[in-house]
Amino acid sequence: MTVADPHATRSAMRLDVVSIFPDYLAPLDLSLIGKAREDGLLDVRVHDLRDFTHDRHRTVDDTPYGGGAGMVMKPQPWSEALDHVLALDNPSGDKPHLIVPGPGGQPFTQALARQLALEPWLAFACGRYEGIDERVYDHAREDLGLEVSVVSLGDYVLNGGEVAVLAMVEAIGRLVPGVIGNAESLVEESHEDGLLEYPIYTKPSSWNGREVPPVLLSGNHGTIAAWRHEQRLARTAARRPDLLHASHAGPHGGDLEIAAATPGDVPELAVLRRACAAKEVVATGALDTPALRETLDDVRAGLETGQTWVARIAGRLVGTVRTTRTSGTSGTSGTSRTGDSWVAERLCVAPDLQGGDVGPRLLEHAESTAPDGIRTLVLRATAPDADELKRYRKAGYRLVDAPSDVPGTVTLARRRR
Ligand code: 6GU
Repeated sequence: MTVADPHATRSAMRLDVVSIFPDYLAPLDLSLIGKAREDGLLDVRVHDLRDFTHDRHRTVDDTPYGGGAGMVMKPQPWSEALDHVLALDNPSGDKPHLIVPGPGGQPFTQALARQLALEPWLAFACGRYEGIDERVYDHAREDLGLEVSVVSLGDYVLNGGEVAVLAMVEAIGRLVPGVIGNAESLVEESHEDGLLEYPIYTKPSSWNGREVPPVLLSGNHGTIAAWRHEQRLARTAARRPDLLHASHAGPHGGDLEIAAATPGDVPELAVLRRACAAKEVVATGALDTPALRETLDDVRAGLETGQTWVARIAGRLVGTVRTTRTSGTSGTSGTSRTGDSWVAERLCVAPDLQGGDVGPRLLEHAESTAPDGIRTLVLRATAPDADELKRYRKAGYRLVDAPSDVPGTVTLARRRR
């Protein structure tokens, strides 16, 4: 009986690299990536761009049209090199995703590495000098039908794409199943969940007068996990505050800022409203919940009705509410004598922050914007659960018997103090 190879269903990921310095890519023979090539998990091929020139000097560059510093890579050698890569051992006529490393590209992140690791074939075009004639990109996309992405390692300038390709192939290659033996070690890593890694220690427990933090010797796995999480947060805050998201930050994770919604808020607002709509669907079982079908245009148009407010924590949009004024003829018992009411509706809080203070703060804000003379505050809630109703009750609201135009919506009201 033969033992099933867990990776047998996936053929090797193919990686082609075109460069004028093929020797620069020799490290791809080493270490884990070299081993993965030997094991048939990665099929790496390096090509010399100069093999696709036809002059004595093997010229790959020329001066830029329009003037300017430096040299530009000529289109013809690139076109022939790409044709060669596409034709090589490719009876099925598949196409690679063409990656062009360059400081002007989209950032190379762990998320992009994960995405690219799913592709069967990547081709890297290493530019040198000022870069590659723009028509090569158009030709690759439009004539060869390739997906083309310009990708940057970070905000600094390298002399060419080769070092970047080494970094990208290592980051992508190690995510290909089988390249790293222990898949656990892929998960417990900086950047995989958006936080930096906690500090690590090994034997001896006392070294040069320095002790391993005692908690790690306690044998209490719960305490250790909590300590490590704290360390990750502290490290991320110190070194990479840009990564610290409101959802990591706990109850005191920054100030809530409430502002009038603008058209620039529409995309995030639409996403947030979908999250709340999904919750309504679960609560009511009604798949035709109108909020679920709201488009970007609907959300944008919605800004014209009344006043929409958005709440942000550390830049992240975490809640919204809309206020409108209605005439006091709604039939709501006890309110018609007192004139207009101020309505708060479409109150929505990001799912991971529900039950905290975002909702109450938004409601308070909505109430505070009621014009003078308004005696009744109305709250329209869609499919509120028992906990929500309890919170509204605590805020002074009582259910009223007003007819509701949106199914699943209940109306609550309170007198203004
Ligand atoms: Cl991917 N290429 C080059 N040439 N310079 C860079 C880069 C890439 N990322 C940052 N600087």
